Amino acid sequence: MKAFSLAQRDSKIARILSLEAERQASTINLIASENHASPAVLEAQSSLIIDKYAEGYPGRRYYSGCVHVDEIENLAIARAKELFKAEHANVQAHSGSQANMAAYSVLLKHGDTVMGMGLSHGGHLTHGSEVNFSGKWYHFIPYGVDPKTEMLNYDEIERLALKHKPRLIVAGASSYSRIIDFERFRHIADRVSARLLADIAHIAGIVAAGLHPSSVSYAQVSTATTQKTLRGPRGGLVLCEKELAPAIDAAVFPGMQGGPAVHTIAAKAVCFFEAMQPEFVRYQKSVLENARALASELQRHGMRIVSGGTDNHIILVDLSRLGITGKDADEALEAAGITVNRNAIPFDPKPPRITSGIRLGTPAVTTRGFGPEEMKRIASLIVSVLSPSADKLVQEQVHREVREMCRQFPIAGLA
Ligand code: DSN
Repeated sequence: MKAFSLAQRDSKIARILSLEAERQASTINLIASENHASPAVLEAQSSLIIDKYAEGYPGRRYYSGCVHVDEIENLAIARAKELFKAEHANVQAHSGSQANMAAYSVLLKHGDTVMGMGLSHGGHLTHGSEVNFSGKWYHFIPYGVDPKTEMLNYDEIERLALKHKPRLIVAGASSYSRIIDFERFRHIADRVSARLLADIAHIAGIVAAGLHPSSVSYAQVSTATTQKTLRGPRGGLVLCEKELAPAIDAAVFPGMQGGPAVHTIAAKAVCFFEAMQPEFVRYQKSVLENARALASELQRHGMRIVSGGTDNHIILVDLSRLGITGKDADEALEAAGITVNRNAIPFDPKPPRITSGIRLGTPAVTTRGFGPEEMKRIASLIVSVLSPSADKLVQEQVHREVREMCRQFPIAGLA
């Protein structure tokens, strides 16, 4: 077969991809769930192993020719277990949502009662949202944050658990900036004979670096994604106790998925290896330091940060005082070269497409080398774009400065 480059074979897609590379290179990315995968992760992800079908598990495949796939998956599993000190790891889940779906299918029957953090308070779609399979198949009782502290109120969660007697409690969030006390969650679950599922999709990298308490010894099942703070490829991960391993594996394949994405498993293995290196711990410390710097500088400029600060990579900003919506803010910031996402704040009166807040995060900017000084600069750029007097001219000025900052800190995979 004649070898064509992408640009020769499909110039339209090649052009769009190069525009995307340029967009990433010249944009300050504060989307808390995004990151920049390393060149090694990208290389594994785009390797020839993409061609291989490998339904089954290592040593138990339904296809021949899986000798190298087996080696890769075994390495990925062993590394995930070592990294998170877990008894079992399933690395085939295509995404965090599918990891949660697999876990629910093992731990629950349709109609069972489950407690999860409400989406509007920082939970995830798969923690019982009515528009998601989780809310349609299971009877979710949402818990939220305390109206005063805007932090989890474990006494209230315990009260709800005693009242509703769930079969499962889901601990974890996609927009919560404080430490999650998995030990306390386990205590609550034990009191009502429920199982505990920890969804650590957002904080997996921070947990792996030992900078957030791990869920693994408390939750019977922990689920994660590999693309967020963990800085790997886009994919899911399930960690569980040994006794649940056969059921979890069977739930992922053949329960929900067919052939695994073996190129992604190779990239996950690389990501777990990278997460075991000392520089990964330094990286995560910088992610946290940058988040604290960004939050306090925004506060210094008069912005209200939900819960008063952050313990992780997330900063949730309440814009109500400024009289602008999350939608207006994310559009204005995008026009100035800063990407964030509109996000509900706890007890938000505005609908999810509008919202009263924006969620910021530091994993991607930290990967490209930004430090606390850049965070201070970014805070003042955000403040100027969101000020009531800001117009297109301000957006253009900020955009020029953003491009200059980005030029000084190229993304490794794009350099
Ligand atoms: N959509 C992801 C996030 O942005 O947090 C969670 O799946």
